[in-house]
Amino acid sequence: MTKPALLMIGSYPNWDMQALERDYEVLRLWEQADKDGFVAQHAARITAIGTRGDLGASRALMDKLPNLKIIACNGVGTDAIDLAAAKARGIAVTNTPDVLNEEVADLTLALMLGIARQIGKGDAFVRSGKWANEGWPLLTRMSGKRLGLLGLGRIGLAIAKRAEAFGMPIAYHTRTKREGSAYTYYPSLVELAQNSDFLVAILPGGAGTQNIVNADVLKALGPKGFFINVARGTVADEEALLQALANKTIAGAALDVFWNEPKINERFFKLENALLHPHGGSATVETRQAMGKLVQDNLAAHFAGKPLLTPVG
Ligand code: NAP
Ligand code: 8YV
Repeated sequence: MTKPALLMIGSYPNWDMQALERDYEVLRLWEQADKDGFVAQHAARITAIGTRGDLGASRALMDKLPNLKIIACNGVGTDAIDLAAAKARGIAVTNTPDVLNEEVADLTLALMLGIARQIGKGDAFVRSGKWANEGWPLLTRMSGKRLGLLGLGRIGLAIAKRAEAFGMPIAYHTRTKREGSAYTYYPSLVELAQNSDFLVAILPGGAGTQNIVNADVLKALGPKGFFINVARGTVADEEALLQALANKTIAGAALDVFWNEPKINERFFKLENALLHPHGGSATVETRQAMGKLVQDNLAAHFAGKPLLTPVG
């Protein structure tokens, strides 16, 4: 039987590529010099796209694929997929929710501790040999401090659970109050920031949340407050964040995500009060295997005419 043609926008780990090659004619877009020509050559046969959170799928690409039926995203964030274009065409979109919650939450706590206790700088300090002649400064405790969550969805809840073990009072801001939650709800993000020692962004990116962490929010967080971004770079006003760090109007920031990653603004490199991490909230073998399996299962369900496991919207 002819294998369905699956257009892959970017690479997946080898274990996924091997599994996908068994069931699909995998068309590797990222390896092509002439991408438009490649798409045009195979357009009529392509019914499925495999993409990643960072790569998404544009309306322009969808417009070139008249028989496209499904876009499977390896990642939970779908901000880089034009969901309106997909909906208008009746193209199904799937993502990988839940299987990465614990991993992203683990990294968030690591970043919170990392910026408060300056783990990265401590490592560099010991390696440089400076410890023999210089003292290490006293730093800021994390346990018992106030956590403010911008977003309290699947991952936000996993972060909150961990923060409870650190004795941290937890508050949050979302558009809709979470009924039944014991955490303190702030309808205003500025008020949440005013009442947080650690402000963690863990909400979707995209137009609706762009620059939601703006100069006012950072001012409200104040000179003793830390900002942690594990959501998307776009949720923070980058200029305001760079200035707040440079002027020390916030204590520091730990960032897993950036505007224009991986070619991020080099002004971050010089900031001693920033802890920088290369977008790796879900980046463990265990979790990436679970995410890849979910992508495969969604595609398999689609081609078997069964309900999708994790449809978006
Ligand atoms: P989720 O379950 O859909 O939760 C999203 C939360 O954000 C909800 O509490 C939602 O509440 C809130 N929210 C949405 N729009 C908002 C707005 N305009 N203002 C305030 N709150 C808003 O999503 P999730 O699975 O936890 O994932 C969250 C995001 O994390 C993803 O979309 C992705 O961008 C990011 N992520 C990053 C990594 C990484 O490697 N760093 C890994 C995985 C995911 P309301 O709807 O009530 O507003
Ligand atoms: C991935 C993520 O690294 O799930 C997400 O939204 O940001 C991460 O898990 C990203 O999607 C690339 O696949």
